[in-house]
Amino acid sequence: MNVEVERKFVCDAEIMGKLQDIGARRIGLVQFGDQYFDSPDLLLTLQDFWLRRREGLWELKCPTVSVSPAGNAAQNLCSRYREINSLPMIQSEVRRVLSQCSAEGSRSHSSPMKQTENKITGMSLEDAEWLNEFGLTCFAEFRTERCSYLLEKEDGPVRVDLDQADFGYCVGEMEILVPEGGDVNAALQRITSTAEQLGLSSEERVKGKMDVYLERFHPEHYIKLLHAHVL
Ligand code: V4E
Repeated sequence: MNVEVERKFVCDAEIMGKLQDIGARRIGLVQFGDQYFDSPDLLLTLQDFWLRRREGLWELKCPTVSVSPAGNAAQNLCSRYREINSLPMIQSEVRRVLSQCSAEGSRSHSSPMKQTENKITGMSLEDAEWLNEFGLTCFAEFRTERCSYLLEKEDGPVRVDLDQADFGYCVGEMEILVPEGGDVNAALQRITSTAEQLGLSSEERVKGKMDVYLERFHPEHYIKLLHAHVL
């Protein structure tokens, strides 16, 4: 399992030139479709768990508990999520999160509502079945065109993705995958120094694709996440 350390930034017209100037190498251009899933009462996302199916592959991003004191303002612009890619482990973690909530009396997981049934289109029968069993449905679906760069620094590589979502939003992100037990603080520092190299001075948090998607298409969900301090 990896911890993904990431910082988003505004993707302006000069960014490709700046990436070349600092020696980043363009490593690919890909397109992919994402579907995100949650229960009708939003039990996953309200606790900052993000269940995603990307081109048929499942991934669960889970919040991490910070083991170090809060960093400086620049480092606090970075997010840290534990990533799970194995479907059985994802199902086990989702079951744990949902049942924890029902144990707290906030829902009855044993009787998913009729309207949460997933359509089979574009999904295997097995996937539709486990989603229906857990009462999970798709709340966000969009495609992204991603142009990726790799910057080899003295202390290790940093990946930079420039994303263009099909609903008309562009965002850049710098990312380092830290193997479990690895040095997350060193990754935070490497991302911060890359941001300085690129001249990204803003101390403001930049919205991700999901922030903008929900704000635009599911404002009630978006407001609930803001109130829960997830976004
Ligand atoms: C919304 C969200 C998550 C889902 C994935 O979001 P993101 O990393 O923006 O997507 P993408 O396509 O770049 O995924 P990748 O290819 O890197 O795996 S995971 C966490 N969140 C919440 C969140 C947050 N709290 N803060 C920020 C700046 N972004 C997202």
